[in-house]
Amino acid sequence: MTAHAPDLLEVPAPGRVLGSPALRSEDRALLTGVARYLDDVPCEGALYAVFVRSPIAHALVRSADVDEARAMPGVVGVFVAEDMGGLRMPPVEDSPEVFARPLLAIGRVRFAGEPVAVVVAQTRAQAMDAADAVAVDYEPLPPVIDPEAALEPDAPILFQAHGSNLAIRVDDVAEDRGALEDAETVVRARFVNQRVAPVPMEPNGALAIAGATPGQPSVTLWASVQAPHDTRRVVAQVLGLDPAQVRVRTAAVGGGFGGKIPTYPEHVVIAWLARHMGSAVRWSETRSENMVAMTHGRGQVQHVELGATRDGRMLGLRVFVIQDIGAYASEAATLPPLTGLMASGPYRIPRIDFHAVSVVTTTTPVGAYRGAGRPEATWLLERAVDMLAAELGIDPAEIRRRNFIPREAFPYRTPTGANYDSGDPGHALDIALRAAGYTELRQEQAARISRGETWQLGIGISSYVEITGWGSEFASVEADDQGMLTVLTGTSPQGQGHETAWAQIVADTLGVSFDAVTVRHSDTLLVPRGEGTMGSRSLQVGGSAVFRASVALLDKARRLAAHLLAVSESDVRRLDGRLGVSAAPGLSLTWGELASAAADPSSLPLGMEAGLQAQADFEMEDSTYPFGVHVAVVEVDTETGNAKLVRHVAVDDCGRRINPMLVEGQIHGGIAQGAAQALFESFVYDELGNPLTSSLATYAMPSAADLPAFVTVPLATPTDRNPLGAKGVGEGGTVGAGPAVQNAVIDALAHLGVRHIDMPMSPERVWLAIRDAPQDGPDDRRKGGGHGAAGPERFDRGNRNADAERRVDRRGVPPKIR
Ligand code: MCN
Repeated sequence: MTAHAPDLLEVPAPGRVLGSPALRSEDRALLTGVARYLDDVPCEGALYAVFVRSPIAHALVRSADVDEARAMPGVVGVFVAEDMGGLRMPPVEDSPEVFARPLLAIGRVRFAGEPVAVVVAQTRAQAMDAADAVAVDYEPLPPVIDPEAALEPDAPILFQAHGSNLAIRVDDVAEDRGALEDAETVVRARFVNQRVAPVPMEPNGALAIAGATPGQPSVTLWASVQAPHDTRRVVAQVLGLDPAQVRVRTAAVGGGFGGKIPTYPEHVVIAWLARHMGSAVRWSETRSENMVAMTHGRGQVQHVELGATRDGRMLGLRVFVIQDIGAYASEAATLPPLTGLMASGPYRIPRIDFHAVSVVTTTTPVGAYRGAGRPEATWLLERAVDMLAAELGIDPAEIRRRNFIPREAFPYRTPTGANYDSGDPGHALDIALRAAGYTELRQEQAARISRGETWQLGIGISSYVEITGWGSEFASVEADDQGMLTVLTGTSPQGQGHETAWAQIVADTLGVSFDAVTVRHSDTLLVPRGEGTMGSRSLQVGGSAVFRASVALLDKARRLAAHLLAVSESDVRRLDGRLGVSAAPGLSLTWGELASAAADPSSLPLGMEAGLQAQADFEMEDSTYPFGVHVAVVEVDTETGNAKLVRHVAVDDCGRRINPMLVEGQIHGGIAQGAAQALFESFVYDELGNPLTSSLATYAMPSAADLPAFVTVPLATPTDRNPLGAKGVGEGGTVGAGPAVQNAVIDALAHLGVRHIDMPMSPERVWLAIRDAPQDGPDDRRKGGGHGAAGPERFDRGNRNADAERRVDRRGVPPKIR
């Protein structure tokens, strides 16, 4: 920070825009239909591309007969892999090169939905008709859908050259084979964190325009992505171009949730087609294409062992994760390391042993999905903590309290290498329990049990810590002669509200009106660099860059004003939209006047560059760790298995809140996604690898009617890891909510002997869990009985995955992978 840094982090001035719930400047255009999504970007004469996709999960591609399609009306071209020189995507970091995905299938398809050919025609309808006429000769191979089955010695192998389906091992997060040796009691379980689809409102798509002008990019690619600069890098690399030859832009992006982080082979194909054909080419997915072609999320099988003293002090955790990465290695490679990193949660667990393998299966590739590896960590830990509480007859809130990292222990380094900045999980729990009315809820629950009511009450707690913010981000701020400020940012939002929040930061720092600030982003020609929007990083990294650039601009403007007004620089203050001397009302200049003067080199002080512009890159030295506690209340119909979320209280810390309304919106959306995975969503394949949930008629997306109004209680423990004092919030709601809802449903049925139910907790699964629960009398833990004496094997009973669990040896690792 410079000598003239404004008081951003000190006492808020009355009426300041930072920290206020300013309405989203994005919404007028979105709500009135003026905003353009990708398919609305006008481009006269553009051709339409439609992909021919494999209907089979695993097969050799013997041949593709495209003659009939080529002869159909309006068809301009039909292409298979060989026509494009057999191009492949760059291999994903940490994964063997053999897994690199071809743009179009080469000799073999590995999931239903994989593109095999592409048809280009004058209209979309013509291209769709011709795509149906492409005759591909497939020789079916046995599929493998289940990641554990994919590791069996006789499993069908997806990549012969690799020789096994085990793509990546993760052994370097935390190695402590004896983590449980001091434990007096150990709970063991196998959890399935099921595969889900991101379902953004706007599916994937691209529009590529080939440029013929010397000095201009040779292709402009409009794409619905979260990281345009990375898309530029990938497209340039695959097509053998200099990145400067590729311009990537986004229109309004209708949601991403992680599924739009990757650059897809389809994006590169569209860019290739535009260059090859010398014509603009567009592509946009149908919803059912999106359901099979966009990366899915989660997909973990988790073997968990949690050891403790008999009074509930956690001593050791052992985790073995089998990550299903689908047919090709993509962002899923990053998920198990993140699960490992966050496996300690908000607890002091002295010893942790974490290992994982990533496995290919004949299914849609898996990637990042809201939380990306961190909700998976919270889920496994929070389920295990509840099981431990049940085992020892300790209240779930109390057992958490006994193990929390105390406020004074922060910053805190976990055995998995996370360096928590600030936190106070005990305080978050107190607030959440009070807001939920925990004592009364437990009384109501006991009353319903004793009355033998059909609808039982369940209360689920989840305490979490998550990690946000990494890398660096670019920003610039420039004033024009009308006093308008333009911000360029390397972040690339999909609905998060950056235009609003970034304008608040600039307005506040410079003392100008919020409406005077315009934020521009998501165009690689306009913005020199950027890492995009994901991982709840944008505010703390991109927002901090905007702040730093604003401070630098203020400095420059102040120097210029002092020079022009012939006063000392230290006398120049920010005055409502002007800079000047507060004691002398006539002695001030507007931002427009300053920008005009800055354009004229003769008005500038010695050594000052022309133009009222400043830029900054902000780099995070270490991440921030938001935390929180969620309490979910459910009612479960014990006759039908129907579980309803009736109340949800969320206490989420994200440090300083730049715009509390945006934060609330993020938490609401996050809770909905977490609760939906717990109760409804699951991407399902049959045993042949046919997707069974590839439309919104079969994939159970919740509507507002399926969820209650949420209660959110703000909590702010600032961080010193960025100048805004902010942590991320885009995923915390999801991380906290899902495990709370799952714990709540199981809690409602604990007195019937139910120990665990995997997600989604559909009525059928819940009903089966009740039916299969041991009939040896109710769990009496809240009356002080407990069931510790029964030992960990109790978790086999009522756990529908008990068979698979028995395959795990006492070291927690399935024998075949050791
Ligand atoms: N914010 C704030 N104060 C804070 C933290 C954040 O005011 N202390 C505001 C920010 O200004 C920003 C919003 O909250 O407007 C989210 O900020 P941040 O936590 O930095 O997250 P990102 O902007 O990087 O968004 C990414 C995150 C992720 S990883 C997923 S997935 C997700 C999410 O955002 N996908 C979304 N929220 C989404 N919201 C919409 N509408 N659509 C998606 O696809």
